Amino acid sequence: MSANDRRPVGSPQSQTYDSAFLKACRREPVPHTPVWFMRQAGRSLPEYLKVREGIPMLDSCMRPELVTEITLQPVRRHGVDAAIFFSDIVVPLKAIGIDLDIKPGVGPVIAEPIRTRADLARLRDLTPEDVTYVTEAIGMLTRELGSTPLIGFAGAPFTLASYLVEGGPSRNHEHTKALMYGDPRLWADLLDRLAEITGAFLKVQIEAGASAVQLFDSWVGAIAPADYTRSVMPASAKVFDAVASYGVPRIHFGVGTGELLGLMGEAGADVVGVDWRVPMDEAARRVGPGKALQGNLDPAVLFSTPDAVMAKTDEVLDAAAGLEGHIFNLGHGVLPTTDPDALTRLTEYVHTRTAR
Ligand code: 1CP
Repeated sequence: MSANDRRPVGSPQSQTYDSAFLKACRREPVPHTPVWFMRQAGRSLPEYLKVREGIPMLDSCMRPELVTEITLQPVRRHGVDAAIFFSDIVVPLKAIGIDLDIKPGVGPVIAEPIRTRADLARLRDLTPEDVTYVTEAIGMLTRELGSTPLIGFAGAPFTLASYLVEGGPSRNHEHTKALMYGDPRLWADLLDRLAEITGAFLKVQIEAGASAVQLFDSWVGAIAPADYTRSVMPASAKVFDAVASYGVPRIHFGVGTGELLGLMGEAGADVVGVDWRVPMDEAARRVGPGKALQGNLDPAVLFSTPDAVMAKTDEVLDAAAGLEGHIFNLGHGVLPTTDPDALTRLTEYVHTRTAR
C-alpha cells in the first residue's frame, strides 16, 4: 500500500478529493456534472450475470474478489464518476446472525420476523470483525479505483425495520405501521438498535476507504411527514451523526419522498436524493440551501428511443441548472432489463452536455 492510500478519506490529501463527484457533493464548481446510477452494478450487465452464475446473492457479497470485480464492471463499461460498493442492505443483519436469505426474484426474506420486545435481543451490535470481507473488498477496490470515488451504503433504520417486521418485501408495510403506531416505545427502541448497527456498518466502510456514503431509506415514502418527524427521523439522524466526524459526504435517498425531502435533509444529509416525481428545481426549494441534490431521470425512460432519453435528460439538466451542487442519477435503481448501452450513452451525453 502506498503512502497515498493511507491518507484519510474526507481530507484534501485523499486521492478522490478532487473528483467531479466529491466536488459536486461539496457544492464546488465541477468540470462536468458527475454521473452514477443506483444499482449500476447488477442484473442489467451480461458480465455481472456471468460472474454471478451459480453463486447465491448473499454469498457473492462475502467474496472480496467477486465484489471487487462486480463493483468495477459499470465503471469500466459506462465511465461513470463513482462506483457503488456491491453488497445489499441486509448484509449487516446477516452479519450479526439474523437468519435471512435473498431469494431470486423476491428480495430479502427473514426466517423469523422481529415483532416483540424479546425479539430485539436478536439485534446485537455489529463489530468490524463481523464484516472483515467488507473491509477486505473495499481495500482491494480503492486500490483499483485510484481517483474514482467509492460510495459505501447502508439501509436506513425504517427500511431495514420494514423487512425485519414484515419478514420480507411488502407493498403496504402493514405490520411495520401496526408496530409503529401501536407500540411507539418498542418501535423507537427497534429503530435505535438499527441505527447503532447501521452507524457501525457505515464506519467500517469509511475506515476501509469509502469516499462517500448513501443511506437508502427506499420505502420511507410510505410515511407522512408528521410520523416521519416523530418516528423515523431520530434514528436516521443518529446514523448520520455517527459518521459526521469523517467529513465524507452523506447522501440520503428514498422513493416517493417528495413530501419528505426537507426533513430528509434536516436528518443530517449533505446530499439529498430525489426520485423522478419532483423536478430538481422544485426539490431544491423543498430542501433549502446548503445541500447538494442527486437525481432524477425516471429509470423507465431508458426503455424509450435515444431521442426521448436525451429530451428527458435535458429536462432534468435544465431543472438542475441553478443548483449549487448536482449529481446526475436515476430516480431509482437501474431496472434489470435495461439495455446497458443506453446507460453508456446517457453517461456520455450528460458529460458532454454539461462540460464547462
Ligand atoms: O440475485 C440477484 O442478483 C438479486 C438482485 C439484487 C442485487 C443485484 C439484490 C436483491 N440486491 C442487489 C444488490 C444491491 N442492493 C446493491 C448494489 C448494486 C448497485 O447499486 O450497483 C444495492 C445498493 C442494494 C441496495 C438495496 N437492496 C436496497 C436499496 C436500494 C433500492 O433499490 O431501493 C433495497 C431496498 C434492497 C433490498 C433488495 N435486495 C434485493 C432486492 C430484489 C431487493 C428489493 C426487494 C423489494 O422489492 O423489497
